[in-house]
Amino acid sequence: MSETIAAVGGENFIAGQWTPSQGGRTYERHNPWRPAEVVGEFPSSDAQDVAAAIDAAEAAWPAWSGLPAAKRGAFLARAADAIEARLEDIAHDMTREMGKPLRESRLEAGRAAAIFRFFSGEGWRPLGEVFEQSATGGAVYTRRRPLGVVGLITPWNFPAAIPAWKTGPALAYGNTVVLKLAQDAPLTGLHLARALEEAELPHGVFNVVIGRGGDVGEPLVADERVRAISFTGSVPVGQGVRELGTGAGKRVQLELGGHNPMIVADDAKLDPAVQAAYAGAFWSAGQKCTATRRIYAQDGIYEDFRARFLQRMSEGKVGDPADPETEVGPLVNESQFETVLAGIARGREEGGTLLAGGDRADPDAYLIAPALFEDVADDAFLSCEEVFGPVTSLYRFRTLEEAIERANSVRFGLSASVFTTDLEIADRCIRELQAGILHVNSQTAGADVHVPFGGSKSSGYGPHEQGRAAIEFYTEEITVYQDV
Ligand code: UN1
Repeated sequence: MSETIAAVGGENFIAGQWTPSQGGRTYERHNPWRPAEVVGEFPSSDAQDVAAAIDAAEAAWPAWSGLPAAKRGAFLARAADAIEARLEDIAHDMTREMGKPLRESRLEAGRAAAIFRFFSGEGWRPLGEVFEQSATGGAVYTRRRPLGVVGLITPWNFPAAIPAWKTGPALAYGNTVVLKLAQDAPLTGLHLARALEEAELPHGVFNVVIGRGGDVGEPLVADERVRAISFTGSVPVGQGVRELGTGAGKRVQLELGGHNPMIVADDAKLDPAVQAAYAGAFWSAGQKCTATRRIYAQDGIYEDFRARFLQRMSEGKVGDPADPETEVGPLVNESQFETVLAGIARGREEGGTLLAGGDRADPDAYLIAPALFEDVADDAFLSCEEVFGPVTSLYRFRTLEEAIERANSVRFGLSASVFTTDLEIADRCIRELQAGILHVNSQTAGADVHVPFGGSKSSGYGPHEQGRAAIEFYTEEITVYQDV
């Protein structure tokens, strides 16, 4: 039995029109806090809908790419205003459809607006560099050109920020977009479409299709009219996207998993380190690719850190994500919930000691009490593989060299953090930790909108996202020799 409380309808957004899927199929999305509650009904789209969206994006491209960049940026600035005007609605819908605690949903909705605002400014920034020809002294310069139609595939865990940080640069640099939203969180992404609609973006420049990866993602990646694919999600799906996309001769950018370490040195300020460890490991129920999965605490402070961390865990409010005080809400769906519980069970079977949490914390919700492990072997499952939930492990280390080596021992390299008051320790970590994003005295998660974001090793593929770095992926660079 399911009850419907103010369920809303969602449709695809194609050629400026809200349209049901051509096949007429739909699915219901349920609230992970109260799974009997239907959040809304959304299209289960297929290849026909993808083709229609690509047709629209292709038709819109010549006029859009021909507009001065500053005029394109003006649409993004208006869309940023529209997002800000509906910030509370977006935050509440995000919380209801995927369980992110409201305090974080609010921040994320604001981040989506900031991203559009940043990319609206790209219209005024340089699009190339000027040189002199070596033989004649005549002009030679580089120039960035848009690619054409780009396909964006986004996950449920940052349902506002990630669609915004792919769409913002794609549009600013003159591409047209087909965006596939995750089935577990379509409502939030549709707010972005409404904001762009309110900004009077020309029809077909931005299109949204909702549905399963196999039905929507695959035809999008395979279609030869799509010049580039930017994907954020799991490692196996990302690998499939890379094979299909590069095989079809297109650009591919992947943001995949992480297994992010935090090193706490003997000289660290412990209270901020404990706060950062808690936030990094457990906010958004650990459903961030930047979440803290391993905490290496040095011998001298190990016991003290552990005691303070356990204390902090006992204080954090776990429960209803719509309560603004809640720090840890439910997992996104039943299958993630089961997978995370299985990861916790495996951690124990392999000899890990569960110091706190790890059980179901509500009879209805997909809620797991934040889990802290100790004595997990370096080669155990929990130390190497991403368990996408509120689960982290504490390890003891003696020397910095050892901590860095163990921190680097996984195949991922997204983010890393070190807590220390010693500049030499910080400097060594900055040089040696294998991660695309390094934090000195802050948590492993978080991403400012105006700087590059992306991982090394198996965490990413292709140029980094966000900030000015996004121009690499969403444009091609040409060189112009110009003589009179
Ligand atoms: C953040 O840490 O605020 O999917 C952003 C993810 C990352 C984004 C993290 N691509 O979790």
